Amino acid sequence: MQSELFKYVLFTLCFKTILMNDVCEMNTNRCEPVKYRYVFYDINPPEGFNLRRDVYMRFAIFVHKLKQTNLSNFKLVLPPWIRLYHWNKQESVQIPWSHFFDLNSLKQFAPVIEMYDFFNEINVKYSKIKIDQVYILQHYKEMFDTGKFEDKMQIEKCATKPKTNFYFYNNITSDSIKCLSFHGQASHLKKVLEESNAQTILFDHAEVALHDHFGNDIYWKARRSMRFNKELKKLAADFRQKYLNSSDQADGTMLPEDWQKETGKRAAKGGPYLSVHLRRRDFALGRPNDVPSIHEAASQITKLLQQLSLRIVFIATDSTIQEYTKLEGLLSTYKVYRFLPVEPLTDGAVAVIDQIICSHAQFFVGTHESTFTFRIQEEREIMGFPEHTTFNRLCGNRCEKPSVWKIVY
Ligand code: GFB
Repeated sequence: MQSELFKYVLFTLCFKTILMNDVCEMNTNRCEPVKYRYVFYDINPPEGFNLRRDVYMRFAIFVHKLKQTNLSNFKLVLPPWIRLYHWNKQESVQIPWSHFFDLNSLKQFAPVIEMYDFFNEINVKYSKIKIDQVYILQHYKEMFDTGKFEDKMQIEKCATKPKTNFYFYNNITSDSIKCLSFHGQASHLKKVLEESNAQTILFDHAEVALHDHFGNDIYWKARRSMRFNKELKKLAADFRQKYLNSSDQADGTMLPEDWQKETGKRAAKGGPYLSVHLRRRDFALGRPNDVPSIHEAASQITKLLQQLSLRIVFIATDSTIQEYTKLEGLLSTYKVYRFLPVEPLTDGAVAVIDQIICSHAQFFVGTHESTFTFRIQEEREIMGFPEHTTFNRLCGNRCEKPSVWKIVY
């Protein structure tokens, strides 16, 4: 993982030049020049990793749909991961998507490329990259005031002063930045592409655009294509084997190498442990009625272990060490595990490994409305766990039942 990051840092330091070139694509036995165009997107800086994954899906579905239109020459440029609010180590280099995900799997769904692939494709020759057209998406304030939502978009005065460089690269700028008030599905942005000749178009605050359809077969195809990086999967598998007596073969969680060959079987058994996602920090502070105290969490976990006749619990949490130690003490009659990397890993990589381990347990309980929990639940739907083992939450003072998002093929 380290050498991959190192290569990436070297690359980003080295790019100096830009030249717009047509690209050749082998179609049948001829080489036809294709003038590619590029959609970029970026997200409100404080948003976390798993909300960003959701926004990725909205844009992956958008460009996936373009494949069947006269705009099929658009590629989606993946925004590098940098300085996320929840990453304590505050990784200060741009991390490529392949650090977390299997790029080939993503590409089976949508024409996506890493930022450094973009630099390669356009054969960088100048010290600055100017994005041809930047649209900063913003909500219609009056829709929130009146509660009346209708699909529309129009260029308006910017609600806040727009930034002038993008992705924390100071040499990615634009001479044309407009604010686009927007309400609607991400694929309605097609109109913007149709009305423009720009080769590079960036949608900032992409989280403003909504899902085309939430939970249909296309949503799940996009989701299933988000297979994790194989090295992270291996680290998680080694941990499961070593401490949790869990392996894909024994647990019934084998999936075909290619996500497109998956079929909807509900036969997963999972490893003989309870997994818990206990979201703390800003989430616990902001939602005291939905997130339990450490004492409360321990008593709910104990009850579940008793009901399930299990002795092993895996805890994924962003808590402080003090909180984790307290929880471990309260559960001292059980075997309590958490993933602590033996080799240096980024915070994001540890979080992915936590998610993988949680998703393979016989029974999972998560945190209400955390997207970290949602992504674990989706992984379990993909592997085919019985519903009742997946859609469970730790309770705060109140405890509505969690929504059930069943997979669709
Ligand atoms: O993933 P995420 O969008 O989930 O953001 P929420 C939470 C981040 O906190 C994760 C870390 O991406 C991780 O970096 N984190 C949380 C964890 N739980 C764990 C865990 O169990 N293990 C590890 N290793 N790391 C939303 C945010 O978070 O919470 C919003 O997206 C906002 O921006 C809101 O902050 C309050 O949906 O839980």
